[in-house]
Amino acid sequence: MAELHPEYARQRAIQEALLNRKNRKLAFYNGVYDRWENPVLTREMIPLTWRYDLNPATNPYFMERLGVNAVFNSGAIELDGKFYLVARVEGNDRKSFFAVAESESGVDGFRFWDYPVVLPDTCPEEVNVYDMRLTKHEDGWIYGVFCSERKDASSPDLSAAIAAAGIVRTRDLKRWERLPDLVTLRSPQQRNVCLLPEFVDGKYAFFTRPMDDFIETGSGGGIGFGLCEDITRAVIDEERITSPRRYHTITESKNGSGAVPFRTERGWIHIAHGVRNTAAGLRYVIYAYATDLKEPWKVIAEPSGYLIAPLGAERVGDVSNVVFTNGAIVRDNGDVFIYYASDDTRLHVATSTVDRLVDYVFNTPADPLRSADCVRQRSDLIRRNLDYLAREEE
Ligand code: M1P
Repeated sequence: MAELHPEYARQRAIQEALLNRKNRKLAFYNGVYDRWENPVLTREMIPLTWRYDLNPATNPYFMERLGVNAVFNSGAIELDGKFYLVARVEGNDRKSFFAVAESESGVDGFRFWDYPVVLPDTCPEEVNVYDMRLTKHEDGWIYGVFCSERKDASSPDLSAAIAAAGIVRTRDLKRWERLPDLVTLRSPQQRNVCLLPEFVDGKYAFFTRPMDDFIETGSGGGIGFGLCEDITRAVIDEERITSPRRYHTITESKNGSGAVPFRTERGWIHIAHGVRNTAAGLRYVIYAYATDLKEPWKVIAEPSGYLIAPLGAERVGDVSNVVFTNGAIVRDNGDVFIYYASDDTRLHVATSTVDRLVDYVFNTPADPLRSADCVRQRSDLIRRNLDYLAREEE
């Protein structure tokens, strides 16, 4: 057997240093969450065995044979005290697939398992899969709901595509069972679908995103909600809109569910994304809201504006001006880890607590929807603050 190429050892050393790098909180402050200096997953963290042919006989120049372009939108779950991400890995060929990375701390040290996730290949038309939301359901399964994309064969437009919600389930993130895709009788396309961890009226409860088209949501009015009896043949006949898109807000162009909602004493907390159009293209931000515990389609609190927007280096990447989340971990001690990607390029973490997020969602004023009312809202805050400061100085 020929000796390994010397570049292999060099590249491994570089990667080990990256994987062992400790993360630290940034000075960024808003009282709601902390940002962290380093992304938790990047394409540089993909094992060399996935990219290089290590045999000098077949790869004498130690060339990358199967490059990875990006690692981003990741589902997240805690199992036996460890943090697991099911990341969207995009090859240089633009096809995405899923891969599990695990960490002890949740903020650094994520390492990919030896192989990517091999999903049962049940649909020959399916071209691309991405953005898995992981739900630890009360029925005992871990469900993964993801976007399954195929070409729209009925359209002469080469780019025309159809998005559907694929469903898989597992107990260990290793063996996956594929179930039929979600069928929504009133919406021709679906993306950003996630499953609530609890039954509602004895049924599986999905947050959906009805769409007329692959890119534009069209008549789809926002984030939807629907119930289905049987997850092994999931059909939703009626979707009601929960968090609607609104004119001149962060959700004007589209919105979509993000991390799987988590239960708190005051309501389900949702961490979703909103999109608006600008002269520089679409801008994606992350926002939060709460829905009723018994009627999870009813929004009971929605702070104005965004929770997380692209900042600094997060603003530039393959699809610039985008932050997007499809995974968060809520620990028993109340710590919350929000995994968000920037620009369809890399994955970051923001940390907070359940108490802080509940305070944020329920005590941040709602969007008054008009400039004049926004000035009144802000002036009211200023007045109360100046009065408070004056009383303090007395
Ligand atoms: O490119 C930004 C995001 O675009 C899509 O989200 P939406 O369906 O709301 O437009 C998704 O494809 C997502 O993966 C991507 O990050």
